[in-house]
Amino acid sequence: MSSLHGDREIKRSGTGVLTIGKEIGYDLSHVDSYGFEYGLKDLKVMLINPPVSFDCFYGEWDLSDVKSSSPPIGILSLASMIRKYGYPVRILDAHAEGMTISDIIEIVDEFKPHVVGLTAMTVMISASAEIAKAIKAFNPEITTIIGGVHVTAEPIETLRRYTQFDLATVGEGEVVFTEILERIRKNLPRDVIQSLVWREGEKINVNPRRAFFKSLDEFPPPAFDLVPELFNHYRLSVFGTKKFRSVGLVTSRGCVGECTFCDLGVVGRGYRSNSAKYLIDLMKDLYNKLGVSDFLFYDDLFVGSRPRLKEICEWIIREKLPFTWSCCARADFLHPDMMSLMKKAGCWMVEVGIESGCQRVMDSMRKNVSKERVRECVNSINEAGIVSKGNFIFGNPGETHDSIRETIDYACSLKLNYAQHTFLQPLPGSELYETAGKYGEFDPSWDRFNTFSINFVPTGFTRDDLIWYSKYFWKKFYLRPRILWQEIKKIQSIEDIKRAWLSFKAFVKTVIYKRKLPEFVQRQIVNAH
Ligand code: B12
Ligand code: SF4
Repeated sequence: MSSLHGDREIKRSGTGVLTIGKEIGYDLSHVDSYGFEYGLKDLKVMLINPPVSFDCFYGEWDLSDVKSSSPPIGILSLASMIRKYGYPVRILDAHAEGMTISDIIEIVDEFKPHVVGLTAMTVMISASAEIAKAIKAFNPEITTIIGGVHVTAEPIETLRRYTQFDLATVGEGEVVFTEILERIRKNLPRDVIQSLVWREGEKINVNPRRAFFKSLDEFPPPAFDLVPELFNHYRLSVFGTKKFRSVGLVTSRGCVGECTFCDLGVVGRGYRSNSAKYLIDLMKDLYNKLGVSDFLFYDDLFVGSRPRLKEICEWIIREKLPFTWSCCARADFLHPDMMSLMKKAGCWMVEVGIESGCQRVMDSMRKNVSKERVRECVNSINEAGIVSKGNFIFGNPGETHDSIRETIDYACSLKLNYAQHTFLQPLPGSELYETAGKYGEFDPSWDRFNTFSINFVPTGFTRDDLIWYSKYFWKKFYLRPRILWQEIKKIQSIEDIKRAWLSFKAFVKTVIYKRKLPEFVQRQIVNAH
């Protein structure tokens, strides 16, 4: 990758919503220039994160011991924005609170919102639709609005299937949602609102997309104070955090990568970020108010801007802030000379999206990174004393039995401390969603898009083959003396023992063979070793 902030020409086929900076453009104005009115409003708003069943999230795998949940950052950001303009807002994290539809309706009855906003990734859309249906049945006067990554990828089909959503928005919601509320309140026409999806009789209209808002610091930070007590209801992944009192943050939007399996529909290709000051203030605030000193940066490209990264690290070091954190990175954006600074600033783990150990497969998914670069990157993370974790995807288009074996061998050959894999899912909003059918069997049912289920089986494989390789991978990677010793050495506190126990149970459940090993796979593995 050559440019950090530049827009890139993305060649893609199909009819999905294109979100390249050049096409939609950047909005360089200030939030205040939109002229939204301040002051207490009489329009009440409820934002709901839908409850999604365990099976729906994790598919066939029993990951009950390590299941995680974190505050829904998207609607927390919306809540914060509209609260600034005086809208009474309530967040209902029905997922974290384990609520049923009738629990939700009870709270709707008590709060009496005029507008209910729901969010959804693809895997959650039917849950959000069920809630909207119950709300409309309870009180048809309430305006229901769906936003988030799923509807951004599939605006027309979503409103066609679910008539209980009155309106939808595509892309980022801070400005568009505030504009909708203002127009509802003033009884002004809504059809002019950019990024709005609306019905005109039978017809569904998708208005032109709003440009990407550039100065992210002008959006107030997510309203963490509006979700139920943070540490009673949420637990971040035991694998991604250092402490149980940990918070996940998104501090930049977009990625300049071109990976064909990735859905960048909401945030776009390109890169915008909060300043170091904004981030440090937010971390300090969470530390002072909630005692949070461990952070998991979910950003697609946390390390995307080298000057910002440097400033963040130097700030933490200068002020001796007692923070630990982890982040994700593309191998080509991690610079060896930054690693020791990151370590000094509390970075304890870096996850690298490696995806495959076969260069042909990496190239076909347009990862644009070489295996050699990945190796250098992992080495430099290790040399700095930071924990390294590699993420891989099995079952890619063009995958062969050889390429999966190459991936597993490659993962074991890297000096990674941890590795994990998911199965390829051609997500709505990604390029592969439109082309996957050419490369294998694809089941596009929305409820199955959780990356733990197998909804795409590449030509030359069966589902069982993929499951078999998965279990083989977990055993081969983790049951090695180096890794086992690393885990034993790590245990230094009661919290460590608890984490180790949870991880161990999840591991055992994952690798127990419930299925018969396909004969030809046995043959191939024996031949290979
Ligand atoms: C953080 C994150 C997570 C966190 C969730 C934290 C949380 N509770 O919010 C975790 C790690 C839990 C997670 C899990 C999953 N994730 Co995830 N995740 C992300 C990530 C990196 C950032 C999302 C984010 O917080 N962005 C910042 C906020 C501000 O943006 P936002 O949430 O999109 O919200 C904005 C708009 O969408 C809109 N909006 C949202 N809701 C609403 C509602 C209304 C009413 C309105 C008007 C607007 C609106 O306004 C918001 C503010 O601008 C995205 C990548 C990306 N580029 O989007 C993937 C992404 C959303 N995840 C994805 C997936 C597939 C998953 C999983 C299903 C699979 C997996 N990877 O395991 C799981 C979920 C199931 C499970 N097993 O837990 C895909 C979704 C694709 C799709 N079409 O569904 C994405 C897009 C990754 C990708 N690039 O392909 N994820
Ligand atoms: S998978 Fe990661 S590197 Fe690739 S485009 Fe998506 S966010 Fe960027």
